[in-house]
Amino acid sequence: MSISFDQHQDVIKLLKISSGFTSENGDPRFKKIIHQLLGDICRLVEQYDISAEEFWQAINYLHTLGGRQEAALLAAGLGLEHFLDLRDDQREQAQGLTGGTPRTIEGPLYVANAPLSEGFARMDDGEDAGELMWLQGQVNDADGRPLADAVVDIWHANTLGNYSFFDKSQSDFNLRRRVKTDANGRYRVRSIVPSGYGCPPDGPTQALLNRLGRHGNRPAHIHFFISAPGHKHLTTQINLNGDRYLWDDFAFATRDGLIADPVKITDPAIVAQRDLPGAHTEVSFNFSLYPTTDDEEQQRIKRARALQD
Ligand code: MBD
Ligand code: FE
Repeated sequence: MSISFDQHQDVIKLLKISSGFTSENGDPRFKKIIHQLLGDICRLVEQYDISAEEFWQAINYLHTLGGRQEAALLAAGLGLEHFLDLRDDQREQAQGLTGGTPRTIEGPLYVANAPLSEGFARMDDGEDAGELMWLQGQVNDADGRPLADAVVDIWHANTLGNYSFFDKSQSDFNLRRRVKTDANGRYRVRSIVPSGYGCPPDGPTQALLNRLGRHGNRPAHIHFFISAPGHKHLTTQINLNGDRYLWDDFAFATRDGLIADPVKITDPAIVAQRDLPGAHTEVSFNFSLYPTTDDEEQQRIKRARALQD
Protein backbone atom coordinates (compact mmCIF):
# COMPACT_ATOMS: atom_id res chain seq x y z
CA MET A 1 0.00 0.00 0.00
CA SER A 2 1.61 3.25 -1.06
CA ILE A 3 0.61 6.60 0.30
CA SER A 4 0.76 9.40 -2.26
CA PHE A 5 3.59 11.85 -1.87
CA ASP A 6 1.37 14.73 -0.82
CA GLN A 7 0.08 12.84 2.18
CA HIS A 8 3.46 12.41 3.85
CA GLN A 9 3.33 15.13 6.49
CA ASP A 10 7.07 14.83 7.13
CA VAL A 11 7.85 15.42 3.42
CA ILE A 12 5.54 18.42 3.27
CA LYS A 13 7.21 19.84 6.36
CA LEU A 14 10.69 19.10 4.99
CA LEU A 15 10.08 21.00 1.72
CA LYS A 16 8.54 23.96 3.52
CA ILE A 17 11.61 24.31 5.69
CA SER A 18 14.12 23.62 2.90
CA SER A 19 12.43 26.27 0.70
CA GLY A 20 12.74 28.86 3.45
CA PHE A 21 8.99 29.18 4.12
CA THR A 22 9.75 29.17 7.84
CA SER A 23 12.31 31.97 7.51
CA GLU A 24 11.51 35.68 7.52
CA ASN A 25 14.50 36.38 5.32
CA GLY A 26 15.01 35.71 1.63
CA ASP A 27 12.98 36.36 -1.52
CA PRO A 28 9.32 35.21 -1.39
CA ARG A 29 8.98 34.55 -5.14
CA PHE A 30 12.21 32.60 -5.22
CA LYS A 31 11.06 30.51 -2.26
CA LYS A 32 7.88 29.53 -4.12
CA ILE A 33 9.82 28.63 -7.27
CA ILE A 34 12.27 26.44 -5.33
CA HIS A 35 9.42 24.86 -3.37
CA GLN A 36 7.64 23.86 -6.56
CA LEU A 37 10.86 22.63 -8.17
CA LEU A 38 11.73 20.46 -5.15
CA GLY A 39 8.20 19.08 -4.99
CA ASP A 40 8.33 18.23 -8.71
CA ILE A 41 11.65 16.42 -8.22
CA CYS A 42 10.28 14.46 -5.28
CA ARG A 43 7.18 13.49 -7.28
CA LEU A 44 9.40 12.34 -10.17
CA VAL A 45 11.45 10.18 -7.81
CA GLU A 46 8.24 8.58 -6.51
CA GLN A 47 6.49 8.21 -9.84
CA TYR A 48 9.45 6.62 -11.64
CA ASP A 49 10.79 4.88 -8.54
CA ILE A 50 14.16 6.51 -9.15
CA SER A 51 16.85 4.63 -7.26
CA ALA A 52 19.48 6.29 -5.10
CA GLU A 53 22.07 5.24 -7.67
CA GLU A 54 20.14 6.94 -10.49
CA PHE A 55 19.67 10.03 -8.34
CA TRP A 56 23.41 10.37 -7.74
CA GLN A 57 24.10 9.75 -11.42
CA ALA A 58 21.87 12.73 -12.17
CA ILE A 59 23.68 14.89 -9.61
CA ASN A 60 27.02 13.89 -11.07
CA TYR A 61 25.65 14.73 -14.54
CA LEU A 62 25.11 18.32 -13.36
CA HIS A 63 28.73 18.45 -12.18
CA THR A 64 29.93 17.25 -15.58
CA LEU A 65 27.61 19.65 -17.42
CA GLY A 66 28.97 22.61 -15.47
CA GLY A 67 32.56 21.43 -15.68
CA ARG A 68 32.29 21.26 -19.46
CA GLN A 69 30.38 24.56 -19.60
CA GLU A 70 27.56 22.91 -21.52
CA ALA A 71 24.53 24.04 -19.50
CA ALA A 72 23.59 26.64 -22.14
CA LEU A 73 24.13 24.10 -24.90
CA LEU A 74 21.75 21.68 -23.17
CA ALA A 75 19.17 24.47 -22.70
CA ALA A 76 19.26 24.98 -26.48
CA GLY A 77 19.12 21.25 -27.22
CA LEU A 78 16.15 20.65 -24.95
CA GLY A 79 14.22 23.41 -26.72
CA LEU A 80 14.04 25.63 -23.64
CA GLU A 81 15.80 28.54 -25.35
CA HIS A 82 13.33 28.24 -28.24
CA PHE A 83 10.48 28.17 -25.72
CA LEU A 84 11.59 31.61 -24.50
CA ASP A 85 11.38 32.83 -28.12
CA LEU A 86 7.85 31.46 -28.42
CA ARG A 87 6.86 33.43 -25.30
CA ASP A 88 8.42 36.61 -26.67
CA ASP A 89 6.62 36.05 -30.00
CA GLN A 90 3.32 35.70 -28.19
CA ARG A 91 3.90 38.90 -26.22
CA GLU A 92 4.73 40.75 -29.46
CA GLN A 93 1.62 39.44 -31.20
CA ALA A 94 -0.50 40.57 -28.26
CA GLN A 95 0.99 44.06 -28.71
CA GLY A 96 -0.02 43.97 -32.38
CA LEU A 97 3.59 43.83 -33.60
CA THR A 98 3.85 41.85 -36.83
CA GLY A 99 5.97 41.87 -39.96
CA GLY A 100 9.40 42.32 -38.37
CA THR A 101 12.24 39.85 -38.90
CA PRO A 102 11.59 36.82 -36.68
CA ARG A 103 13.78 36.34 -33.64
CA THR A 104 15.56 33.09 -32.96
CA ILE A 105 17.85 31.80 -30.24
CA GLU A 106 21.26 33.28 -29.46
CA GLY A 107 22.85 29.95 -28.56
CA PRO A 108 25.86 29.57 -26.28
CA LEU A 109 28.69 30.76 -28.54
CA TYR A 110 28.53 34.56 -28.76
CA VAL A 111 31.60 36.56 -27.76
CA ALA A 112 31.22 40.28 -27.00
CA ASN A 113 33.37 43.12 -28.37
CA ALA A 114 34.15 41.83 -31.86
CA PRO A 115 35.98 44.38 -34.07
CA LEU A 116 33.69 47.18 -35.28
CA SER A 117 33.83 48.72 -38.75
CA GLU A 118 31.74 50.89 -41.03
CA GLY A 119 29.74 49.38 -43.87
CA PHE A 120 32.06 46.47 -44.60
CA ALA A 121 34.20 43.87 -42.84
CA ARG A 122 36.25 40.88 -43.74
CA MET A 123 35.42 38.28 -41.11
CA ASP A 124 37.84 35.43 -41.84
CA ASP A 125 41.56 35.50 -41.13
CA GLY A 126 42.42 33.61 -44.33
CA GLU A 127 43.55 30.47 -42.49
CA ASP A 128 40.54 28.37 -43.48
CA ALA A 129 40.54 27.70 -47.24
CA GLY A 130 36.74 27.39 -47.16
CA GLU A 131 34.33 28.62 -49.80
CA LEU A 132 34.33 32.37 -50.28
CA MET A 133 31.12 34.03 -49.01
CA TRP A 134 29.76 37.50 -49.70
CA LEU A 135 27.10 38.33 -47.13
CA GLN A 136 25.06 41.49 -47.62
CA GLY A 137 21.81 43.16 -46.78
CA GLN A 138 19.94 46.08 -45.39
CA VAL A 139 18.54 47.00 -42.00
CA ASN A 140 15.15 48.70 -42.23
CA ASP A 141 12.57 50.10 -39.88
CA ALA A 142 9.02 48.74 -39.73
CA ASP A 143 8.00 50.96 -42.66
CA GLY A 144 10.84 49.72 -44.86
CA ARG A 145 13.00 52.82 -44.46
CA PRO A 146 16.73 52.01 -44.28
CA LEU A 147 18.40 52.51 -40.90
CA ALA A 148 21.87 54.07 -41.07
CA ASP A 149 24.34 53.39 -38.24
CA ALA A 150 22.58 50.22 -37.08
CA VAL A 151 25.08 47.79 -35.55
CA VAL A 152 25.08 44.35 -37.16
CA ASP A 153 26.97 41.96 -34.87
CA ILE A 154 27.68 38.78 -36.83
CA TRP A 155 29.20 35.45 -35.74
CA HIS A 156 29.44 32.07 -37.42
CA ALA A 157 31.35 28.79 -37.49
CA ASN A 158 34.26 27.79 -39.71
CA THR A 159 34.19 24.92 -42.21
CA LEU A 160 34.51 22.42 -39.34
CA GLY A 161 31.48 23.90 -37.55
CA ASN A 162 33.70 25.40 -34.83
CA TYR A 163 33.59 28.92 -33.34
CA SER A 164 36.63 31.04 -32.49
CA PHE A 165 37.33 31.61 -28.78
CA PHE A 166 35.73 28.24 -27.91
CA ASP A 167 37.99 26.62 -30.54
CA LYS A 168 41.46 27.77 -29.47
CA SER A 169 42.98 26.74 -32.82
CA GLN A 170 41.37 29.84 -34.41
CA SER A 171 42.67 33.40 -34.14
CA ASP A 172 40.97 35.91 -31.82
CA PHE A 173 37.57 37.06 -33.18
CA ASN A 174 37.91 34.98 -36.33
CA LEU A 175 34.46 34.95 -38.01
CA ARG A 176 33.15 37.54 -35.54
CA ARG A 177 32.59 41.15 -36.58
CA ARG A 178 30.38 44.14 -35.90
CA VAL A 179 29.47 46.26 -38.92
CA LYS A 180 27.73 49.62 -38.82
CA THR A 181 25.24 50.07 -41.64
CA ASP A 182 26.01 52.80 -44.19
CA ALA A 183 23.77 55.75 -45.14
CA ASN A 184 21.52 53.33 -47.07
CA GLY A 185 21.21 50.93 -44.14
CA ARG A 186 23.53 48.43 -45.85
CA TYR A 187 26.07 46.00 -44.45
CA ARG A 188 28.53 43.95 -46.50
CA VAL A 189 30.80 41.18 -45.36
CA ARG A 190 33.48 39.01 -46.88
CA SER A 191 33.79 35.66 -45.15
CA ILE A 192 33.73 31.91 -45.72
CA VAL A 193 30.64 29.72 -45.96
CA PRO A 194 30.08 28.16 -42.51
CA SER A 195 29.43 24.47 -41.94
CA GLY A 196 26.78 23.10 -39.60
CA TYR A 197 27.52 22.59 -35.91
CA GLY A 198 27.61 19.32 -34.02
CA CYS A 199 27.65 18.97 -30.22
CA PRO A 200 30.98 17.77 -28.78
CA PRO A 201 30.58 13.98 -29.29
CA ASP A 202 32.18 13.14 -25.92
CA GLY A 203 30.25 15.78 -23.93
CA PRO A 204 27.30 15.55 -21.51
CA THR A 205 24.82 17.23 -23.88
CA GLN A 206 25.41 14.65 -26.61
CA ALA A 207 25.27 11.88 -23.97
CA LEU A 208 21.79 13.02 -22.91
CA LEU A 209 20.65 13.40 -26.51
CA ASN A 210 21.84 9.85 -27.24
CA ARG A 211 19.60 8.55 -24.48
CA LEU A 212 16.70 10.42 -26.07
CA GLY A 213 17.51 8.88 -29.45
CA ARG A 214 18.26 12.35 -30.84
CA HIS A 215 21.16 13.80 -32.82
CA GLY A 216 23.03 16.97 -31.83
CA ASN A 217 23.44 18.69 -35.19
CA ARG A 218 22.55 22.11 -36.49
CA PRO A 219 22.30 23.26 -40.12
CA ALA A 220 24.82 25.80 -41.46
CA HIS A 221 23.76 29.15 -40.00
CA ILE A 222 24.89 32.72 -39.33
CA HIS A 223 24.08 34.54 -36.08
CA PHE A 224 23.07 38.21 -35.81
CA PHE A 225 22.44 40.78 -33.15
CA ILE A 226 20.91 43.86 -34.78
CA SER A 227 20.56 47.08 -32.87
CA ALA A 228 19.66 50.65 -33.74
CA PRO A 229 18.63 53.59 -31.55
CA GLY A 230 14.85 53.78 -31.15
CA HIS A 231 14.37 50.16 -32.21
CA LYS A 232 13.94 46.80 -30.51
CA HIS A 233 17.11 44.77 -30.31
CA LEU A 234 16.89 41.70 -32.56
CA THR A 235 18.64 38.39 -31.85
CA THR A 236 18.36 36.09 -34.82
CA GLN A 237 20.07 33.70 -37.22
CA ILE A 238 19.78 32.83 -40.88
CA ASN A 239 19.98 29.24 -42.05
CA LEU A 240 21.45 28.32 -45.39
CA ASN A 241 18.96 26.62 -47.69
CA GLY A 242 19.94 23.17 -48.91
CA ASP A 243 21.47 21.95 -45.64
CA ARG A 244 20.27 18.45 -44.69
CA TYR A 245 19.55 19.62 -41.14
CA LEU A 246 17.63 22.74 -42.22
CA TRP A 247 14.36 21.48 -40.68
CA ASP A 248 15.98 19.04 -38.28
CA ASP A 249 17.95 21.44 -36.07
CA PHE A 250 18.67 19.96 -32.62
CA ALA A 251 18.32 23.49 -31.17
CA PHE A 252 15.00 24.33 -32.94
CA ALA A 253 16.29 27.65 -34.32
CA THR A 254 15.15 27.33 -37.95
CA ARG A 255 12.10 29.43 -38.70
CA ASP A 256 10.10 30.44 -41.75
CA GLY A 257 11.41 33.83 -42.74
CA LEU A 258 14.97 33.06 -41.65
CA ILE A 259 16.13 30.94 -44.58
CA ALA A 260 18.62 32.38 -47.04
CA ASP A 261 19.30 30.99 -50.50
CA PRO A 262 23.02 30.86 -51.26
CA VAL A 263 23.67 32.05 -54.83
CA LYS A 264 26.76 31.09 -56.84
CA ILE A 265 28.37 34.21 -58.39
CA THR A 266 30.81 33.77 -61.27
CA ASP A 267 30.28 37.07 -63.18
CA PRO A 268 33.76 38.71 -63.30
CA ALA A 269 32.18 42.19 -63.18
CA ILE A 270 30.53 41.44 -59.83
CA VAL A 271 33.70 39.72 -58.55
CA ALA A 272 35.72 42.83 -59.43
CA GLN A 273 33.17 45.23 -58.00
CA ARG A 274 33.36 43.37 -54.67
CA ASP A 275 37.14 43.15 -54.83
CA LEU A 276 37.00 39.40 -54.27
CA PRO A 277 39.58 36.88 -55.53
CA GLY A 278 37.04 35.00 -57.67
CA ALA A 279 33.78 33.08 -57.85
CA HIS A 280 31.90 33.05 -54.57
CA THR A 281 28.68 32.28 -52.75
CA GLU A 282 26.41 35.26 -52.20
CA VAL A 283 24.04 35.34 -49.25
CA SER A 284 21.63 38.28 -49.05
CA PHE A 285 19.47 39.03 -46.06
CA ASN A 286 17.53 42.13 -44.99
CA PHE A 287 16.32 42.85 -41.48
CA SER A 288 13.31 44.76 -40.27
CA LEU A 289 13.23 46.17 -36.73
CA TYR A 290 10.29 47.23 -34.58
CA PRO A 291 10.28 50.73 -33.10
CA THR A 292 10.47 51.19 -29.32
CA THR A 293 11.07 53.98 -26.84
CA ASP A 294 11.87 51.49 -24.05
CA ASP A 295 15.60 51.55 -23.24
CA GLU A 296 15.59 47.93 -22.08
CA GLU A 297 14.06 46.71 -25.33
CA GLN A 298 16.85 48.40 -27.27
CA GLN A 299 19.45 46.27 -25.48
CA ARG A 300 20.06 42.57 -25.78
CA ILE A 301 18.93 40.65 -22.71
CA LYS A 302 21.42 40.28 -19.89
CA ARG A 303 23.06 36.90 -19.55
CA ALA A 304 26.54 35.58 -18.83
CA ARG A 305 28.56 35.64 -22.03
CA ALA A 306 32.15 35.00 -23.01
CA LEU A 307 34.16 38.22 -22.97
CA GLN A 308 37.42 38.72 -24.80
CA ASP A 309 39.52 41.86 -24.16
C1 MBD B 1 25.52 26.65 -32.06
O1 MBD B 1 26.33 27.14 -33.02
C2 MBD B 1 24.37 27.26 -31.87
O2 MBD B 1 24.10 28.30 -32.64
C3 MBD B 1 23.47 26.78 -30.92
C4 MBD B 1 22.15 27.42 -30.75
C5 MBD B 1 23.79 25.71 -30.15
C6 MBD B 1 24.98 25.12 -30.33
C7 MBD B 1 25.86 25.58 -31.28
FE1 FE C 1 25.69 28.78 -33.91
